[in-house]
Amino acid sequence: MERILIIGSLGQIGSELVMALRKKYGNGNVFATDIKNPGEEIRNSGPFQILDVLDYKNLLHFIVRHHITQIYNLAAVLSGNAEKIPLQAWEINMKALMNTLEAARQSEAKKMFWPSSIAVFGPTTPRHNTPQLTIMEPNTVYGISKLAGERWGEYYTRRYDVDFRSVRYPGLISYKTEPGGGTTDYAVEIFFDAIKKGSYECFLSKNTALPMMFMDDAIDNTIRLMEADASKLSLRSAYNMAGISFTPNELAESIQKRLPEFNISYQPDFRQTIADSWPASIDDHIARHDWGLNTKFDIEKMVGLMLEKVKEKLK
Ligand code: NAD
Ligand code: AKB
Repeated sequence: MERILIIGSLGQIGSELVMALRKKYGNGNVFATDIKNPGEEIRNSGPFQILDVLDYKNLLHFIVRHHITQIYNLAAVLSGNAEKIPLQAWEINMKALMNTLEAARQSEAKKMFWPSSIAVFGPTTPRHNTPQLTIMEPNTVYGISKLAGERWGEYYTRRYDVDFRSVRYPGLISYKTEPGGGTTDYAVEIFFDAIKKGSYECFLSKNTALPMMFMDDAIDNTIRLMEADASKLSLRSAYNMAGISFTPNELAESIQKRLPEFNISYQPDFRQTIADSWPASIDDHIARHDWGLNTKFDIEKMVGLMLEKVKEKLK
């Protein structure tokens, strides 16, 4: 029986991943942890404990005491926030990963998931249909930490028998929990402002295309990768994962089909430079081939559901 630890479980991804894993593996077998206090849903549906991933001793102790078999480590400082505190962000992102890899090596919890990002690419990477293997010269502290993290994950798999699995998530779109300070956050904020104010001032420019994915697809595919037969995985760094690519203008037009009065204006800030260094679209055929990556949401389906759910949430 699997016993699963989720680190950083109260963020945009964790808050949904915990509930999906509890449904699948049983509430009592999915241990949610974070450095802040949970809301009712996570607290009332299964075990939760405050746990700082930077505290190695406590992390290892937790894993051994609860007979953990799998770890999902979601703790990180995202791209926008990381540019404000580069050295701390590097320290946190790398230490969070290295502590988890070491804990996996020194315990029975060999299987671990740690997300990488499209931020591993940089301004010299081919921007369209970006291949899995290509030029990678990220110029953000977040991207550098993700690229280094991928290399460490592969190293621990090869050298120490840790079963490291990862994907390069695109920007994730969801309504349950606010995004945590990234460059793709506009694609969530826009829905809340559309419903609340009827307008949105976007911090990226009109024609900045980025790869994005609806959270349900991200969660389904994350679990699919973790459940895949190890012998099928040709990559032990991180798999490209594409989703849907669109610009702020295309997203606004799709919202306007349902809310004709909605209007958008553009005031690009420091995150524009980050977005300009990332791919516009991604080639993910290796993930589709190796472990069956499969997405269900196109832009229209995603926009319809986001507007409905955000409306309900704001009521
Ligand atoms: P988030 O910022 O919403 O959540 C991160 C969680 O980690 C928070 O609940 C935070 O309290 C917790 N945390 C921070 N420091 C911690 C510590 N020292 N110990 C334990 N917990 C700590 O982030 P997210 O959007 O859920 O992203 C999760 C992971 O996925 C990150 O590695 C991120 O880089 C990656 N990712 C996210 C996206 C996206 O669009 N959301 C895209 C690509 C990659
Ligand atoms: C961010 O914008 O920092 C994240 C990511 C794509 O890694 N959403």
